Formats: sequence, C-alpha cells, structure tokens
Amino acid sequence: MFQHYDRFSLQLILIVGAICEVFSACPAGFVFLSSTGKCYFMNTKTLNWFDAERYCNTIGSHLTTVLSSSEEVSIYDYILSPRGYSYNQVWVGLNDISNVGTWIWIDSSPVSYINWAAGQPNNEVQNCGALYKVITFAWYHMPCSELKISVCKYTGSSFVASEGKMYNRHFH
Ligand SMILES: [Ca+2]
Repeated sequence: MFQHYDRFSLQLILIVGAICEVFSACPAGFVFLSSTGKCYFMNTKTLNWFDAERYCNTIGSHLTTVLSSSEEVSIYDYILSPRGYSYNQVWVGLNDISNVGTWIWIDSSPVSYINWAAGQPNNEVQNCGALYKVITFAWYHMPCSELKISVCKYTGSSFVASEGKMYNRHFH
C-alpha cells in the first residue's frame, strides 16, 4: 500500500503510527502517566481492600504500587486531584496479610521506596496500606475491611488481547 506515498508522507505515517502506539498503551479507562510510563485507574467506588484488588483484577491490573516519591506525587496530581479526591484515603497494593510485619506490594514489586507516616505501621490488626494526603502524601496502614476509593495500576499487556479493550484497536 505504501507505493502510493512519497518518502515524506511515508515517514509521517510511520511517526503518527508510533505516536498512536504510545498513547494506546493504556487499556480503556486508564490514564497514562508519563512520569512512570504506566497506566492508572481511579476506582471511585468505595470498597474494602480485597474487593478493591479484585476489581483491579477484573480490568487486568492490581492495586497500584508506589515505587517512588515522584510516582506518589503524580498519582495525586494527575489521577486523584483532577477528579476531586485529593484528600481522601486511597487503597494501594501495600499489605502484610500473609506475614504480619512484612509489608509487600500485591504485584510482588520490591518495597524499596517507603513513606510511612510517623507512627505507622503501629499495630498488628491493620494489614492494608493506604495513601493519605492530609499527612503530606504519607502511608497509613488501615483495617482491610474499611471502605475506600482505590487506584489500580496496569503493568502488563497479556490480558488486553482477550479483553479487547486496547485503544489501539481503533487505530489499526
Ligand atoms: Ca494504622
């Protein structure tokens, strides 16, 4: 099909195609953050931690990890604040459910960046982690049964093919 285009047009087509590819990296409903190169989904329905994670799973993701200060700030600035949720407690994938006292990310990412609020985690009956902007972005551990909004993070691509939700389906 390309024989009908001159060299410049062909390059333009390839460039536009590449740009579409970049912006198509997120499944429907997710927001792309250029600071991390990942896709995020804010679930405004308040759910307990387990149901929040289960919901993320249904859209091919997990509760979000927060792997750096810049990712944390970006989640607030570009996912939560624009939607009016900047001061709520928000479930993330942090938990010590399987081994109390050992905090892990639900998607098995290493816990390298840590931002517990002063005094957190402070007892053994709260096994799930939330962001809490009132305390300058810090992390709180909370009872998993509490109902909160949540943020899912999409890191893979395998589920998308079966779900057929990729934006790039519309570009090709
Ligand atoms: Ca706590």
